Amino acid sequence: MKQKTCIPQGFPMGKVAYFVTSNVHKFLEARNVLSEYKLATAKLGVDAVEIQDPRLETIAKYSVLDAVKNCGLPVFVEDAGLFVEALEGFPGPYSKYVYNTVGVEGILKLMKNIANRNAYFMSVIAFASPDKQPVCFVGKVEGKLSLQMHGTLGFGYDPIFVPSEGDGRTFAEMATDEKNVYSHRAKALRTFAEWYSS
Ligand code: ITT
Repeated sequence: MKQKTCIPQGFPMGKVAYFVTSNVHKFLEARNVLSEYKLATAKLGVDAVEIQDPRLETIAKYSVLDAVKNCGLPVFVEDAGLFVEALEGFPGPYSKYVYNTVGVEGILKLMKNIANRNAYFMSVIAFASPDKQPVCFVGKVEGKLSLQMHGTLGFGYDPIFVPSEGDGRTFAEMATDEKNVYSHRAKALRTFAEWYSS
């Protein structure tokens, strides 16, 4: 009897991009964007050190080189942060530490009675392979911090970030494909995908 192949309908049949991340939300966002370019995304659970540095690009480059060293494959990593204007760009590259300590409530407390709610998310993707030095791709989304948390989707600071080009909802009130219309990560991923698939 002839064997049937088990490839799900709509599965992208092009190249595979290996994403080293511990964050399943980031992976789902990346898979959704890269499929627009017929790229399949594989999540790799490889160790990749995350240094502290004032520049996301430095953190991402260091991390991707460590990941390549540990798995010997061409891979990409992504480092992102929330930069709040009234806090001189804090938490920025320290977003993960701040999220894991004082959390979203901590940022809302710091922002109490502050009228300037301008903020942006920045994403830096770094790709490298055993014979290729890191190449970076950057994405940014401008927005405002809400006064309270809204929504339950997404992760991190999504419940307090309202993108300027949106309809007033926070990222946590948007499904993945809606967040990908505006997000810093989706913008960096699209630039990466153009380069990677060419
Ligand atoms: P990796 O394993 O890929 O490094 P991570 O969760 O550690 O995943 P980052 O270091 O890049 O990711 O992210 C820093 C923090 O910034 C993260 O913990 C979130 O709190 C926040 N953050 C980054 N991107 C975000 C987004 O799209 N929405 C909300 N918060 C975000």
